Amino acid sequence: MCDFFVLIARAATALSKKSFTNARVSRIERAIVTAAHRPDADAPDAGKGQRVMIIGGDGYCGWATALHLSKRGYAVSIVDNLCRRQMDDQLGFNSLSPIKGIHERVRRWKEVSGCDIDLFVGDVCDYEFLGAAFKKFQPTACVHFGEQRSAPYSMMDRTRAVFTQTNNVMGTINVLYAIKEFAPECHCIKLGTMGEYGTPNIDIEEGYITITHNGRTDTLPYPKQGGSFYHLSKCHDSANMLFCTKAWNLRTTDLNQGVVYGLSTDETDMHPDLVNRLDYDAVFGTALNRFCIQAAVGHPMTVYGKGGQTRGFLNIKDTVRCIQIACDNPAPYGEMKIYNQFTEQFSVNELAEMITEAGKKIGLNPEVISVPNPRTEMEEHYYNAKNSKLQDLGLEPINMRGEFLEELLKQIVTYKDRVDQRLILPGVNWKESSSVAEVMAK
Ligand code: NAD
Ligand code: USQ
Repeated sequence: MCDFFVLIARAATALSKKSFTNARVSRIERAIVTAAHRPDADAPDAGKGQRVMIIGGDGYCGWATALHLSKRGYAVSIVDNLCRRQMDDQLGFNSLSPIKGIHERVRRWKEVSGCDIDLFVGDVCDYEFLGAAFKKFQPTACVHFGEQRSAPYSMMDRTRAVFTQTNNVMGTINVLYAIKEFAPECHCIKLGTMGEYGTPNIDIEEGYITITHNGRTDTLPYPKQGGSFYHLSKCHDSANMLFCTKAWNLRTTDLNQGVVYGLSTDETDMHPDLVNRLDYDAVFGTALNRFCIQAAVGHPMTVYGKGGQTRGFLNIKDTVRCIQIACDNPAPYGEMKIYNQFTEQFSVNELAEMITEAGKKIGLNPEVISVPNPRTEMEEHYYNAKNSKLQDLGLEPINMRGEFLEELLKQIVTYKDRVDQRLILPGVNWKESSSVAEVMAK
């Protein structure tokens, strides 16, 4: 608390001097807000009074978030239909880390932390089930991670394209109706994606852009150009959410998240049975996690095409903090806040270079190959996305450079016997998306 008042005093002194610039003012304002968030964010009662429903709480981001909030005194429930585990089974994939079933996970968490997590196993597309979960748990915030989240999965075939959009768009509409009907004060925090914006040749703003056209000016949703049926499902979600927010006076936040990397959070490290999932296959594995696993098992890192594709990235430890910040700063009624949730941006080639450097330091010999790009995307492009809003609210980003990558590689090496190298090479081609459902594992 002391630091907080010192910062306020320093900021007030600085503000009283006449010769400050706008940039300095915004830094000072940021310091005040940062300090305001920081003092008790990690206290065991930080979430006092908040009841957070985590939809998709058995997944990569959702599991880590559920534990993070539960440890800090938020009452947490998980809603999940476990369809992600079924997709792995159908396609013959496995998480690199040996994950336990959701019931066992929740029981172990209670044993290790003393905290209860309520569990609702069911589908958000089943409105009767969702309504019952809302009535029973009475959330003050609902964090919606529960969607089919792989771009390649959505491009495998027509069946999976339709499933992705039906599951994601219908699920989100149901969540919005459930809030309206059963918990109108509940803050809806929805995971969108940076990929909704595509790769325009101008700066990417945080959600809205002010445009002057033929002498008139308006602030409008930033143009969307999703690059797969999955990314497009998120664009549709965002439009539906904005409409419902205004029509029903809801409080909503859309988090356009970048690619998440890493395995550990403080809570998932508390017991081996709490370990998070880590995907490395060509459908659910994301670029950095895949490259690290490839480097650890001596498989060349699979850069698609020229490797100039640039994206926003963030550590899973920052994902959980961003969600806590969103919970603590609800949108006003009738307004949809939009944050770009990533901390650093890199090209695919830069990722491969950083992992090569880190791998060499721990005795690996990482190699890189360029494979024909299975996706339809720009391989060299301008990319400059804004991401200051979450930092203004107190996020202190973790950098990818430095010791983090070495630690992640060492962690992965301990699981290397679980890697099935057949799952690494890309198997889904955007142009060849077929009309018939395919079986992946070779
Ligand atoms: P994940 O696949 O690990 O987890 C998603 C969870 O949602 C799974 O446990 C799945 O069973 C559940 N689910 C899906 N459909 C459901 C339904 N109809 N009803 C109930 N549960 C359902 O995915 P993740 O990596 O944790 O991603 C979570 C969210 O964050 C997704 O919406 C994704 O689009 C978004 N996101 C993820 C990343 C990333 O890099 N992982 C980046 C940006 C945005
Ligand atoms: N890529 C490679 N080699 C690989 C895998 C990927 O070069 O082996 C490239 C892809 O072509 C792409 C970039 O890396 O240009 C990112 O691909 P990715 O698979 O890491 O990420 P993406 O398909 O965009 O999807 C992931 C998550 C998704 C989330 C998205 C955030 O699966 O849920 O929405 O990251 S974003 O990319 O910002 O839209």
